Amino acid sequence: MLSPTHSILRQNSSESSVVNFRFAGLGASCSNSVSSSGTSRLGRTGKWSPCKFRFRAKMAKSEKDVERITGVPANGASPSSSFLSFLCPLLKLFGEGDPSRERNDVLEIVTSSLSSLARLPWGSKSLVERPRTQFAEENYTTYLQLYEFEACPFCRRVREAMTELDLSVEVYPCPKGSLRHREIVRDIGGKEQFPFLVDPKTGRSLYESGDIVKYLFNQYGQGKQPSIGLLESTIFTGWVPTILRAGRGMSLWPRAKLEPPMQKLELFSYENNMYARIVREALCELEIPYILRNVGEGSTNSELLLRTSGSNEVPYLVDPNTSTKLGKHKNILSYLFQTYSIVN
Ligand SMILES: N[C@@H](CCC(=O)N[C@@H](CS)C(=O)NCC(=O)O)C(=O)O
Repeated sequence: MLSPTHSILRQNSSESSVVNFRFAGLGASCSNSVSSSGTSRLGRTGKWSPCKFRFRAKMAKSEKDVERITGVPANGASPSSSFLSFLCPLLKLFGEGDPSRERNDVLEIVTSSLSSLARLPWGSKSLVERPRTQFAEENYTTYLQLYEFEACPFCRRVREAMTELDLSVEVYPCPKGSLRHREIVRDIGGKEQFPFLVDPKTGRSLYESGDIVKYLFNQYGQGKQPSIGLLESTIFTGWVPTILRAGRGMSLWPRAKLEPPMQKLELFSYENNMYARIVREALCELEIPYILRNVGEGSTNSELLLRTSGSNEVPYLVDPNTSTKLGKHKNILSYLFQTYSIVN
């Protein structure tokens, strides 16, 4: 079953397919703010425009093609993924608790802060100078699309690079038990392996976090290289947030709504922010696609954040479906689970 906001049209070529992604019109305006105990409120109206585009992505038809196109063994087996298969059941056991219930906030913040410490300095700063994004809709036709899940250390490496490159991207969370996004990855790339990146600008689609990071820096790095140790560090400390957060952001919440929201939510965040991590975990567990606006230190997106929220605090969530805007991780968490869970 594919998300109603996507239609994938395959042509009969053996190698490539035209993938036509149609995003529901982002025509709503966001004028109301929801109270967010202590955060700044916003009275401004933000507008989104309808978005529709087309691109070519390589379609792997056989395991051989998968290997040739992605450079990854088609079975996806790697020492790291075997380790994950061992780790996943354990983490599932610890992380299975009801994510929608009131949480022990001290524990949440301590474990997320330690996770951030373990991943310092990656994913905190922008290394490039991007042209200023004045309006949310400015670069909407060219968003990169990242299929990932929050607990995956390889996906984390890619998201860290995206913060360093100050990129805004469409995130399609693919938790275990996914209802829709994993199927899209299988359709485009030929197998379920994460992270998976689609670049509509160039028509490229890639597996392998290392290759994706290198690709992103080549394409969008303005001559910069990934910060020292970013690639290598995944093997040493990349697992720490996954373990400390006990697999949060790994599996679909069984009471997540079956249908995705009509319009994409928008999250102002940066990868290594301890509060933003908790919100991304929830978006993943609910399999909600969203536009991730990275606002690392020195980001050109900070002006947009300031104009949207009235402050420079992250995380900040915009939901055009309900004309809601709010900050503070606790408020966002309870909003998301209340709005996007199935009511008994
Ligand atoms: N070498 C790959 C490893 C990717 C990998 O092992 N990803 C795991 C998640 S951490 C995966 O896709 N597992 C299959 C699944 O979740 O179904 C990379 O660096 O991207």
